[in-house]
Amino acid sequence: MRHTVLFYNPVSTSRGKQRLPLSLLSVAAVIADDYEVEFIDGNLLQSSGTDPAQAIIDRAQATGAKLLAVTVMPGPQLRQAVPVCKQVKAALPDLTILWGGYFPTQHADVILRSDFVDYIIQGQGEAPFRQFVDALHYGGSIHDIPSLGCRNDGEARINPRAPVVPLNNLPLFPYDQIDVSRYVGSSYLGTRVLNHNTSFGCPFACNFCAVVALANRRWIPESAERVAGIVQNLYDRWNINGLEFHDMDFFVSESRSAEFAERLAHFAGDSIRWWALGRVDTLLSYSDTTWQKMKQSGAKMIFMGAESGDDETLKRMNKGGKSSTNATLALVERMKHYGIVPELSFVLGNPPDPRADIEATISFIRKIKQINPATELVLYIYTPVPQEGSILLDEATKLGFRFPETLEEWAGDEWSKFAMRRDPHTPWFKDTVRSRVRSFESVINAYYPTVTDTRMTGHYRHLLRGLSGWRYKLKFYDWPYELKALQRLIHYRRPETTGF
Ligand code: B12
Ligand code: SF4
Repeated sequence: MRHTVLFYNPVSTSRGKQRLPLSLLSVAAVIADDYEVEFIDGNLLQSSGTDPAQAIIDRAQATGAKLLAVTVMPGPQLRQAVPVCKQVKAALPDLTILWGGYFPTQHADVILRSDFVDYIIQGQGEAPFRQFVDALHYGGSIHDIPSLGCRNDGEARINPRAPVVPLNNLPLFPYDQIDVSRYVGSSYLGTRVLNHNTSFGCPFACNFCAVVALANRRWIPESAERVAGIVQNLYDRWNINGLEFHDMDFFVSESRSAEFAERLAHFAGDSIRWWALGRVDTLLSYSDTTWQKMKQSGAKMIFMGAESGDDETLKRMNKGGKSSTNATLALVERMKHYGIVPELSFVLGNPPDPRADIEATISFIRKIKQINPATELVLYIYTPVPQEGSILLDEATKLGFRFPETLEEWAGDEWSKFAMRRDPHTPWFKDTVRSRVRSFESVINAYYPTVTDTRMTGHYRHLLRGLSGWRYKLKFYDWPYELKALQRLIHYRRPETTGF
């Protein structure tokens, strides 16, 4: 008889916007040949109003599962994971609960102080997860498994990380174990959009970024051939015309990007419009030939962290490589030439002087829009992540910043807002500065309405631009109530609600 392992993806996005749960698919893949794997996705349960805790309890009782494996990001996902796992543990104390993903990788101690999560796995999950599942079901020492965290005599114990496994050596996702059609969504990219992840980690160490703790500056890609094979499968089986790549940095290797683009164009022409994340300096160094190939294969929009309008701040963020404000300006110009939309995120409000930081970035964004008005903007507020040697975290700590001590605090209102990076109550960040950012955002998004909002008609664009023109020209951003009301009325889609 095959044992069943349950996987739980706590809610991470609004109803109807669910993406394929890649984190869980990747770890489930390594056991799917030998165990039954069952997914309980909080995103899907939202639509039916089903209580995820009850769904897990029912499935655990029906299957006799011994293990619930949960993926947890800070934010809404953590907010749901805490009460649900508590309830499940209270009902089924013998069901082992294991957390993996970004939150346990960064905040192991607070989890291991709780009494309802039994184990965590940090960093790349596949290899330690396989060892853990076998040891749990067939015996063996669980406590020595690399990357594992547990409670040992009341103390938190966290083992050194397992060696990273090349992605090409890992099995393909077990798509047949979920109903993929429920994840086919529609967006600016197309009417049938799915998502995939083609690499683990990133070679850089920006000190505001959670990826550093996860991958420790390593970047492990799938080959272009393997990626193209997977995309062809999605194309043939689910007829996709849009694809989001969720890698932190899809574009590290130019030869891989070029080869992938050629292969994709070979079987799909430009009928799959794709989107991915990358770095400004890397993409600026790409040859025209590679840009041309990407364009021909349907590349539509690229998300990049421009982070700041001030070169000094980029250094303090440890952005690394050849990052500079000039590089960002040069790239948005180049992308205009290829008709690929730059989607730039900024991390605003850095300590110790968030106001000065924001003003410099506002001026910079105006320059960007002048060069390439199609550029999309995502404005985040700086929220610290645990990282050794981070100047930004040191400054935040000096100013009184502390992470919560319990999971219940993390799951509360204040820290959920913190994790969403829009309205954090950090000690150095005053309400006046926050409203400055949001007011500027309303004005610039009205003056340059986003190209990704497929519901916005020409009439509304015209209206928004007309109403915001005087503010934009006079640089008067405060109290834009009329614009906010109109944006609410037409359900304006803020670019950052895609969640990256
Ligand atoms: C896709 C994605 C989303 C999706 C949802 C994903 C989901 N699970 O449903 C959407 C768009 C909804 C989203 C939303 C948000 N996201 Co998000 N998201 C990502 C993204 C781009 C990819 C995640 C992914 O699928 N990776 C592919 C898989 C295969 O990799 P992985 O998750 O790392 O999994 C590996 C390991 O972590 C581990 N693992 C993971 N889970 C588990 C579970 C078990 C049991 C085990 C053993 C191992 C394990 O093993 C896996 C294989 O090696 C990441 C960045 C990135 N590229 O990783 C950001 C990222 C995770 N998101 C982030 C943020 C901040 C958010 C938001 C808060 C943003 C916002 N302001 O709206 C929201 C809200 C999050 C929430 N709901 O809690 C941050 C997290 C920051 C942090 N401090 O940890 C990241 C790191 C982006 C960034 N660089 O800042 N996000
Ligand atoms: S912000 Fe981007 S470039 Fe910097 S470490 Fe994170 S993923 Fe890498």
